[in-house]
Amino acid sequence: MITYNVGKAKLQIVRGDITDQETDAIVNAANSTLMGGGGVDGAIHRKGGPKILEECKKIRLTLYPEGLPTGKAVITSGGNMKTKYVIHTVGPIWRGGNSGEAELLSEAYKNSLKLAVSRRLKTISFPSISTGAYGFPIEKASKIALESIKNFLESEDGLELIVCVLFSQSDLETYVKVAKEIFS
Ligand code: AR6
Repeated sequence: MITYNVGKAKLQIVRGDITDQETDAIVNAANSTLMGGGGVDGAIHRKGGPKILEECKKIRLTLYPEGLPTGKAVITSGGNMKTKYVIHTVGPIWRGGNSGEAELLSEAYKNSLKLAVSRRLKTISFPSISTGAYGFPIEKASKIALESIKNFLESEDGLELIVCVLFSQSDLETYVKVAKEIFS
């Protein structure tokens, strides 16, 4: 684990499973249907239980009948997990890098953080959005993730702890290397 002070908050980079995190919110790398899937999304719905899907269905019926657009974020409870809330966001599918992927990935982080602050949450965990099924190269994605978090924390108060949770050792090592370039 590695910790940096950023603005008034702490940023931690850890290896682990997002569904085990005890932060106020965990972020789901969802798809625009909000109806579940594989990877992080599958793990969250399996461990959190059916309540989360029920809340997602309500969101689809009310706020987003056409689906949650890429880069936007919504919130549900955490169901049976230790976290109180799940913030569902949709990262971009990697199409080679010239289709606005970087901007959209940054929006996914920023809008998740904004939503957390608007709900007065203090602590939040992120997986590495878009770098699994959606194919975003990990080194590029980690730079966007860490820079988006840094820019947000330097301009907005309210959050105390942000945890980047990496599933594999090699993703963890990439994040640690990129964080050294950005933060020191
Ligand atoms: N905890 C932390 N990280 C995880 C976990 C976990 N339990 N499981 C996987 N990862 P992905 P995406 C890592 O595919 O690329 C879904 O089907 C994984 O190794 O979950 O944004 C959705 O429904 C990878 O590094 O998300 C969408 O259709 C990272 O989390 C689509 O996949 C993200 O992988 C979204 O694709």
